[in-house]
Amino acid sequence: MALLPILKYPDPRLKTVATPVTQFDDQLVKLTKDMAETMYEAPGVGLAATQVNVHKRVIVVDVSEDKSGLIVFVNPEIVQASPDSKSYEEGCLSVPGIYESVDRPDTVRIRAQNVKGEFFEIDCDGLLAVCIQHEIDHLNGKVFVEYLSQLKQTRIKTKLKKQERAQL
Ligand code: GNR
Ligand code: NI
Repeated sequence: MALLPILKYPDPRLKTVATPVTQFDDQLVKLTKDMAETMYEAPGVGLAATQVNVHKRVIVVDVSEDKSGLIVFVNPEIVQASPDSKSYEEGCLSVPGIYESVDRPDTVRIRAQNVKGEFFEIDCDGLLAVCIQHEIDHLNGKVFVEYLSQLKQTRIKTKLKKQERAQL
């Protein structure tokens, strides 16, 4: 097991579109274990491989209170989204300390594979629905702040630069 470093916005590598997984091997199992450990340590409720600079379509999510609800999504796809949207105050491990409301479909049905390559479908609502959509965006090179106005994005970049300087 290993903790992986998380890329911080606006790192250009966060814009990479991840490629589908074709090999369901030990290396994939190790990646998902390291991603889960990194997510729990952060702590966060989800992590996309993009955020740890691995550009494969792999996501881990756990929205439970007690780390009992880990779900690994390989090659996830949204197969159905509700017409009604909901606003949720989102945060991101790649955008530390920033919380902003984003509108997304309220419920989604996801089709994905597990680490063995077996297909499954899951209906998501609440935080799980928000989180899986946020993570699929990462795999497509999109960070949640890109839903905000240009002014807000500029302010966020300035604030993150300041935070980074304060850490040195
Ligand atoms: O830990 C996280 N919390 C969160 C809260 C609201 C909406 C989305 C998220 S995902 C985030 C972890 C992360 O950055 N995943 O990419
Ligand atoms: Ni994120």
